[in-house]
Amino acid sequence: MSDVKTYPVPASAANAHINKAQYDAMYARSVNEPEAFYREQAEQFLTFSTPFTQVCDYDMTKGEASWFTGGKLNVTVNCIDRHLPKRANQTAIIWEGDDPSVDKHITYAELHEQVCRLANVMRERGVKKGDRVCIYMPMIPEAAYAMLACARVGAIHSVVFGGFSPDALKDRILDSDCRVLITADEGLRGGKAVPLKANADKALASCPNTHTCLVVKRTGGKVNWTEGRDIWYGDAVAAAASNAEPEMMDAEDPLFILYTSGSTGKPKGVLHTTAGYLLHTAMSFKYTFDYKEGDIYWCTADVGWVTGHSYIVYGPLCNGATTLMFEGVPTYPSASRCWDVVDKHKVNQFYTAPTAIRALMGAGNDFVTKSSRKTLRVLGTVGEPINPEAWEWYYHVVGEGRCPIVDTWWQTETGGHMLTPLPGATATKPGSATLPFFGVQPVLLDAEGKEITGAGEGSLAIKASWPSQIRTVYGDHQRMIDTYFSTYKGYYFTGDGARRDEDGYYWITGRVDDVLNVSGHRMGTAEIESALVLHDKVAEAAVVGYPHDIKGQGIYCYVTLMAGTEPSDELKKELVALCNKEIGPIAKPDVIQWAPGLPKTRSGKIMRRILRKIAANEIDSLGDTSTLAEPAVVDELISNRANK
Ligand code: 6R9
Repeated sequence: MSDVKTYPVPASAANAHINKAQYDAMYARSVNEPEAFYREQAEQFLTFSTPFTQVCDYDMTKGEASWFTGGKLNVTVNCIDRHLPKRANQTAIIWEGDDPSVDKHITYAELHEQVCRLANVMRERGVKKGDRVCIYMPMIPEAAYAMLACARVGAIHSVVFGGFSPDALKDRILDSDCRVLITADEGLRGGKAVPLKANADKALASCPNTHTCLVVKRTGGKVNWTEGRDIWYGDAVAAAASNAEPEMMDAEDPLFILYTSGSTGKPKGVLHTTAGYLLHTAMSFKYTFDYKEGDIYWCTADVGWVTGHSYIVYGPLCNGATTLMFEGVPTYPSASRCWDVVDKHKVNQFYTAPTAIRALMGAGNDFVTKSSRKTLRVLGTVGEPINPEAWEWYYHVVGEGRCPIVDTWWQTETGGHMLTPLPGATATKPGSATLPFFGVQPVLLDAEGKEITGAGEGSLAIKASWPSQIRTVYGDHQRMIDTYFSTYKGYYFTGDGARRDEDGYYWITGRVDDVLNVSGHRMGTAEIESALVLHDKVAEAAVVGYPHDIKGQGIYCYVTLMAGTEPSDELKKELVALCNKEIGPIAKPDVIQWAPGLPKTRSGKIMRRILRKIAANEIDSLGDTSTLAEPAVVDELISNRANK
């Protein structure tokens, strides 16, 4: 691609932590002498109560990894207590409410107190090391307190995105047998209330083991109450002691479970452990965002996603940083909101998703240019491939050409950044996640599983362990091995395809499996199909993604009805509502096309490749259709293609 632009490191990043020569030297050492490299990094970033005896021990053929074995530590000691001598009065969390006139600064001393109080409440309710606690919260400081209080007592948190439906919440609570749920009366986003407690009530009706539901009063909206189970969070923490002993954990003890979608079956509970996860998120936070003492950092993600875990809570707090938490949405009350918040709180690093960038770009430059943004130093993006047009807009209009863009490629399963530029080290190319982070060894594999050398395109895999590698799928270790360590023996398989150019830069081409990325949210096509076929008038459904200007991918559903059933707009509405109920509003189909038949191979496999082409309106390039059992089905689908 000869028309690809390269942007050198901007002058503003000349004093960054890491320059090009340092990146080259540190990267080489991280892969050639990983033991020595990571021993130094762990000493610099983490505080252990018992030192580790071994840096790492892993077997990529089995998906086994152990980091900092023998070490003991507590994540909250690292994220809070050890900062207190210096930072007791420094702001740990700036909370910006949905309403622009509402905000709050929480110091490290206050954070310590809040986390300890909640830890004591949890202990009073019988929560101990290894127990699972579900967190279903809006973006309020209590969400971070809840995660950290779990870490304080050694419980494993499972944060479920507040946009998920009662059914999705119920499945996740049951899968990991959570005994306690922490939620709020209602969430508030873009001026609209989200009925979290009512959703939780519906979910808990089928979760007999969940004996405690702590409820934060956020809006004061009316809620139903189950005596004995439901407890007002505010009353309970007010009555609890303000100091709580941290539970010392083994380096490999679990820290959290986070559910994510795969290509088949129900969502997987990705499990991360303590020391390795914390080290990788702490290191990458400091180096990727070039975080310096006194900086104000803002990541717009929700804590329900891995980005919120690693880069709102754990990475920043482990560094003693000031992290901004935003309750609302980027377009409320207007498309200026992000830049108003940047000016109001003097934000230095801003980290968001391509879908938000595209939406703000669509709203027009005036919303941006009327703000100052002079404090901004680094701009980040994550969640899906960023199209060069959006990248250029982010760079020139938002960053005025001053701020390096860090396009960070990583996954729930990788815990932290895997491919990313570093602000002072890496020349950037719009649309490329550039080069590997320290310790990360990406490879491209061809169809036979052989490593491609030099420039080329293939499946993206990782060759050696890194500290924040997924350790298991909760309750189903075999599923982890099958999903990530079996496709290519000896490698972690990412599920993404990528291209490497002559400069060794990586360009993610998207998922190679049946996983959609809608506005940066991962969803298995199988999950949506399962929801659709629950309807008693639906015989079969096939779901594919298609290019969508704002969301990146939209959800296109082909639905075959039971014999004798007439299609109708009413039925379409019912199907949309069903997806909403089973999964949540993020799974709302964009298009439903009635499909009298689906293209299948003679062995009965749905040929999604063809369905994707029809959805994308690329009917001239359907590819090989010779294995179709009934070719006429395709012509029929093309002639009835939904008008989008
Ligand atoms: C962190 C996160 C992971 C999937 C991943 C890939 C896509 C994420 C990306 C990106 C291109 C980037 N993805 N960041 N694609 N460029 N900078 O998003 O985790 O929700 O598990 O999604 O998202 O397809 O495999 P998760």
